[in-house]
Amino acid sequence: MKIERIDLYHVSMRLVSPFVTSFGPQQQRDCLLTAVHAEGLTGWGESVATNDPGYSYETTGTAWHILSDFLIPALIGRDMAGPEALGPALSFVRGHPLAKAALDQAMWDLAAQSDGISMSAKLAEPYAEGPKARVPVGVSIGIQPSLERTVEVIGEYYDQGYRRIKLKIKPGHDLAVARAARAAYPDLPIMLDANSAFRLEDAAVFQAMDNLDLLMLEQPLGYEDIYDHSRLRPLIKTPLCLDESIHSDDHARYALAIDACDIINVKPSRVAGWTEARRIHDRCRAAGMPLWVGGMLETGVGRAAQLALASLPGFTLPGDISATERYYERDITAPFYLNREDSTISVPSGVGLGVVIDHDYLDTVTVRRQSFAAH
Ligand code: OSB
Ligand code: MG
Repeated sequence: MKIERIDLYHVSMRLVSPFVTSFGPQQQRDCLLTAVHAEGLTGWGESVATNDPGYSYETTGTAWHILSDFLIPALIGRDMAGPEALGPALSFVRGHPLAKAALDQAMWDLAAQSDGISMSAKLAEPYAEGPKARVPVGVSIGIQPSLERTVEVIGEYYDQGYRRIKLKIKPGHDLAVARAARAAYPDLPIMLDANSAFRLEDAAVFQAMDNLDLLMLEQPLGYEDIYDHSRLRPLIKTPLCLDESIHSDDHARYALAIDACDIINVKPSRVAGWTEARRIHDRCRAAGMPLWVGGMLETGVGRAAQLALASLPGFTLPGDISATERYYERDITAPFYLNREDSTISVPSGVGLGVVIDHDYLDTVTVRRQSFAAH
């Protein structure tokens, strides 16, 4: 497929409520979108690089720079065999996975469109069992002003039908949160996400949670760490999950080699895209390591691709993929809904991403746009 033109969008959308994590609050959610044009088709991708460098070093500003000055110019006019050719074509840029992932997603969308199948079916081609039509999901709840409010918010999502709750924690807002949630909901699958805010010396905080029957503890220690997590793991009963520190399939290999975790949260954007995410899926599935698909407050464009990944057979735990109304009042695609009866979301079955972009609304939320074409 010859890449003829790529359009880059910076969009800015307001979340329905502020999302507070150990690295700070977020209410305005910016991201970049890429539209890759090839052979009469247009594939779409989303870069989840954020306004601030809190989750990773990347921001919408660095992603714009890396995409517009390096990644996009390397692709314009180039004949690409398929999405798997993208990694080698972009390996001259070190790091910057969130920027690269926007192009990777668009390439998978294009490949699926070119075959006339869904992105889910395209990704699932190597597996005998085929993709799931619905994937189990949960909701990620930011840090709330009080324990009472935390329990109230859990209740609101429980009433909407969510049957897996993730609570953000930070030092000083940890054990009491977990205890309050467990006391109010004795049987609900509850997990915690610290976004790298603790140190190995804080192990006692997590040992005190051993009797709470938590589903898992996500990324308590450093965002690049694997070693200290491997030392924390035998000290606690709660299953340990890595998010931030798995940057590639190699990192998954290192984590498996030193028993650093029990579970991996696979965010395709964090590992530069769907090709690498599928490699991690294959490795972990063979090793018996359970997986789930994480989220970065995606628009409908990114959410469709998260669902496609989560439809693969190795993603057995509920993902951080919630209904549109949990994030945005209005989205740039039609809303995604929760299937209340089983806390799932249906995977789009249409060709490619299987979503239709509302170009009028996209124009409304676009703050900067640039087109790149051969001349
Ligand atoms: O650590 O999983 C995380 C959102 C932004 C940055 C990091 C994280 C998150 C979430 C939200 O937990 C998941 C979602 O998209 O619903
Ligand atoms: Mg996380």
